Amino acid sequence: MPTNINAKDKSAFLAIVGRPNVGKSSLMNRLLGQKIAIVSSKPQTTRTRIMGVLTEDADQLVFLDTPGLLKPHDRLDEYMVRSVTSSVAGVDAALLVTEAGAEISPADHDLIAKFQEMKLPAVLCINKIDLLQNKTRLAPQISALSAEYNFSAVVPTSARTDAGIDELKAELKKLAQPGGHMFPDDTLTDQPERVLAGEFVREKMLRLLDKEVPHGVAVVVRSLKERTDNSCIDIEAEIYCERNSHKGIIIGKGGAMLKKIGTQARKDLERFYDMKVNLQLQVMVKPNWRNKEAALRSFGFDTKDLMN
Ligand SMILES: Nc1nc2c(ncn2[C@@H]2O[C@H](COP(=O)(O)OP(=O)(O)OP(=O)(O)O)[C@@H](O)[C@H]2O)c(=O)[nH]1
Ligand SMILES: [Mg+2]
Repeated sequence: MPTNINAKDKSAFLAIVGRPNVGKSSLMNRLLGQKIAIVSSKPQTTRTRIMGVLTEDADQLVFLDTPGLLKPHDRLDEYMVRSVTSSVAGVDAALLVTEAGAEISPADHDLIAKFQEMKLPAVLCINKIDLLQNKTRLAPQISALSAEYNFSAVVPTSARTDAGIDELKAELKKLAQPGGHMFPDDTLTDQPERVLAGEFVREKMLRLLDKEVPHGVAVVVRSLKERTDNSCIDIEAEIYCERNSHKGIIIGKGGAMLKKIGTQARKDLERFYDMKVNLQLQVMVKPNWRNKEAALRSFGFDTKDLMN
């Protein structure tokens, strides 16, 4: 139900989809002008569908950032793929993100087939143009993708330098339909504060640790409380990993790595809250949690999605 019926108000639900690591979350953060989705150079950074809402005057764009589409290896991957499919099924339009200079991937083909089946309007975004040495490679890439689907617009961008972001926003606003706004105008995300705080911690592990370790990590924030004198927010989080050896790596020599993770995450959290944060981290082991339904559920993954 629209929350605000104003004749001029328009909105659109937009799923941001594409291969892992192409910059979907970075683009959403740029479009929103605020970091709500974590970003790292490792594929499969985003694990769940994350909603971000941008309201500018009459237009409200509701973005669903999704995990990069991949071949599932475990129950967590299956959950991630489902969250992409179900996001695409429920939106007004899609934003397909690809990397400048890259070939069309099987994941792009799968997504385009889905758009075709649903006759879903889609905008194509070719991201990371800052990395493209030879700009003449852009035109053939655009032609090849445009031959696959009738995109309503094609926008080259760089989430790093901000190039093309305003153009992209303008194209997406054209997809908004009259009928009011879907959320109150000050809504930013649907992520509960605890989830967001846990994600900031996970991001630092993705950035500071080697591939295998952070992919087996889940962060659960057990408590997040603002002190009554408004001086500080106290956050207690548990980091779950899959092996004792991983626990040792996360803690590091004399606790040095855990300290680094905590300090970097705290700085992000303080920026987000604009308040002092006291972050306490504890590391625990839960073997093979990525394949255990009960563990996935207790870590906040809605495994109902896996049943059907
Ligand atoms: N040079 C450059 N790097 C970018 C750009 N956009 C994103 N990146 C980097 O690409 C990496 C992946 O970015 P993410 O936003 O996490 O990508 P994603 O598509 O959300 O990845 P998954 O969540 O794993 O599917 C990060 O290291 C970003 O800093 C860009 O325009 N230019
Ligand atoms: Mg992402």
